[in-house]
Amino acid sequence: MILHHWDTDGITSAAIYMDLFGEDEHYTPKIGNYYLDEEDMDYLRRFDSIVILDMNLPDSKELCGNAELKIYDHHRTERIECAAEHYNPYLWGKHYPSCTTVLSERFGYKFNHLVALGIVGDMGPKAKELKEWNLIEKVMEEYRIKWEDLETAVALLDSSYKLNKRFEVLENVHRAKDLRSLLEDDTLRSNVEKIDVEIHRWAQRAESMGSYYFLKMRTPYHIISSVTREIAWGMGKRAIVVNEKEDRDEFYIRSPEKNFNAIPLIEYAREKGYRAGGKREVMGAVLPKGKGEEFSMEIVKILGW
Ligand SMILES: [Mn+2]
Repeated sequence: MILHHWDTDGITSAAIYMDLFGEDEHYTPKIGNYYLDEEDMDYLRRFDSIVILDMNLPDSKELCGNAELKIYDHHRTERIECAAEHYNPYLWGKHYPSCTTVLSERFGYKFNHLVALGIVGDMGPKAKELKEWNLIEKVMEEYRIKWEDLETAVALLDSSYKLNKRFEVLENVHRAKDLRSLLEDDTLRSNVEKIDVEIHRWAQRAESMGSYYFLKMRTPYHIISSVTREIAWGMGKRAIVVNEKEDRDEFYIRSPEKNFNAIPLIEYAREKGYRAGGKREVMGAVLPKGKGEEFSMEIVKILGW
């Protein structure tokens, strides 16, 4: 059983693992859950061998009771002691751009389009600054495609999780094998069109609060990060977005300013007991239902906006 992340890097990592060791059953946690819930646990307990790819799941140690556990990943993490193998270069102080590069190193897997897509998925245009860039260029030459085509392939593979189609994410592991047919896949293409419309529609509704723009939205799709980016980069505004989901509020903040630093905000959210993540230029948090606006006001106050 292969348990993998729902994004392009997770999808291509699963495809690589199956290329190495043969077809296998595979599964992702519910989209948006960076943990295993009771339903996931019940399902996974039937397997005596589980491989986790591209996900840091602290509660995965509970799987060791029933299964031999192997983990290949590149996220910030702590060692899972009970795992038969926990191969994550982060544990020895190295940062890898994708899980696909971790697999490539661990198993001597050839640098092909799957490895490249994993990197482009996680790093975006920053891929061009990596030491792997010349290998990515070789893949582009081999397929006679451009950088934009790699970005399109990533958008296609990511479109399924953005639309909350968990079953389709699993299908994409097989779609990813053939880059040519992936780029022409009608189902995924129409996903991308739908997502673009939805992102634009919401971003337009952001309201000026004077020194920043605020948007309260309600969508079942996983697009808050893209909507916030559209307001900050596309419209050039400081952006705070709250998405009211059925069981939680999602929060995102991004600013086009060079000296903006979201790190203290991430710490602030974590001190309050919320799950939060991000980097200097962006922060995302999952809040209890109904807390979105109150938390936004606290953040605005901290920033002096
Ligand atoms: Mn990854």
